[in-house]
Amino acid sequence: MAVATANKASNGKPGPKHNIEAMRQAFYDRIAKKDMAPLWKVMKSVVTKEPVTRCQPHVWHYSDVKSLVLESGGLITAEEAERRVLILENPAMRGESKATNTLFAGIQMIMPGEVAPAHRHVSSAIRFVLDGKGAYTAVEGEKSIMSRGDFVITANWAPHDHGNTSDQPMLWLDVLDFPAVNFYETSFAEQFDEPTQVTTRENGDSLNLYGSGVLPDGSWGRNYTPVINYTYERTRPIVARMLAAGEIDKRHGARVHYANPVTGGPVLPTMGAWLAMFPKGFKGEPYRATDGTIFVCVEGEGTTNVDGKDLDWGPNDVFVVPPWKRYAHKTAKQAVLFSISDRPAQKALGIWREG
Ligand code: GTQ
Ligand code: FE2
Repeated sequence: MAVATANKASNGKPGPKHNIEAMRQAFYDRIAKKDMAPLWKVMKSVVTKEPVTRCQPHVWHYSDVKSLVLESGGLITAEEAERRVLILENPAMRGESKATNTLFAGIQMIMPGEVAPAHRHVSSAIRFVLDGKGAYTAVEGEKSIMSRGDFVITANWAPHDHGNTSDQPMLWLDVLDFPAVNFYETSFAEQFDEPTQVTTRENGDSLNLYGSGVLPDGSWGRNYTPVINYTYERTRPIVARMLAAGEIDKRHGARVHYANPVTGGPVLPTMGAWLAMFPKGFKGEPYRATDGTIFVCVEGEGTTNVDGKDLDWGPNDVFVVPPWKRYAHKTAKQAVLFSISDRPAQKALGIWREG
C-alpha cells in the first residue's frame, strides 16, 4: 500500500491531520462510487440519543374545518372522490398526508343520500364521529348507524362502505395507519364491483354480542376487536362514573382505553385509543411517551401545553402531540378528550417508552 505508507510518519502513526483528512475524504469518495458510506460520519444522527421528530404540535379548529369541508361538498361527490376527505397535514410535513410520522388524519363528510363505495385495504382505519346522526358505515357485512362521539373500527382488509340515509351531513375524523404501512411498503387495496356490501348481520350485532361482559362460544381468533362501533352512549357514562368516584389520573384524567373484549388488548394491532373526562379546572401534570398522539375534544374547553406551546381547544378541535414531547392538559370547563396513537405497534415491537 504505497499511498498509506507515504502518508505515515516515520514512527508508523498517521501523519499530520490535513493528510489524514485528505486520505479519508479520498476514501469516502472512492467508496461512494460503490454505494457505500462510513457509518462513523453519521452514527449520532442515525442512532440518536433521544427520539427525533419532524412532527410539530398543532391544532385544527373546527370553526375552520367544518366550513371548508362543507364547501368541498359542492365541488365533488363522495362517489367521485371515493372518499371525500380533507387531510389534516402536520405543518412540518406538508404534502406527505401525515398528522404524525406514522398516522394519517382527515375529516370525511357524507352528505344525505350519498354513498362512499365499498373497498378494502391493508391500512386499518378508525373513525371518530364529530357531527351528524344517522349515517352508517358497513364493515364486514354489518351496518353501524353512527352518532357523535362514536368510535368506529375498520380493521386491516375489512370491506367497508359508508352511506347517509339521514337528512343532515355527517362529518367524522378518520385516522389511518397508512404512513406506517407505507414505511414497510406493504400496502394493498381493492374496490368491489358493487358500491354497497350486502349485510349479513343485524345492525349493532358486534357490540351486542361482544360488548356486554359475555362472549359468544367459539373463537374469534383475529388480531383485532370484533366490535365495530364503541358508542359514545355506552362509553361516556363510564368515564363520568370514574370522574365522580375520583378515579382521576394526575396526567390523563378519568380515562379508559378502548379494549378488544376477547383479549383485553388494544382494538387494533397498529393503533390504540382512549377516552378521558376531566373536571373543570383540571391542571394536569406533564407526561411524555414515544407515541405521537392525535386528540379530539368531544366536550368542554381547555389548553394543552406541548413543549412550551399552548394549544387551545374546544368541541371538535383536533390537535397533535409529537412523540416524546412533554405535554400537560388544563381545562376551563369539564371536558372530554378522545385520543389515538400507534402505541400498540410500538409496544409489539418493544420500542415504546414513557416518562
Ligand atoms: O373511509 O375508507 O380518510 O379508505 C382515507 C382512506 C378514509 C375510508 C380515509 C380511506 C377512508
Ligand atoms: Fe377505506
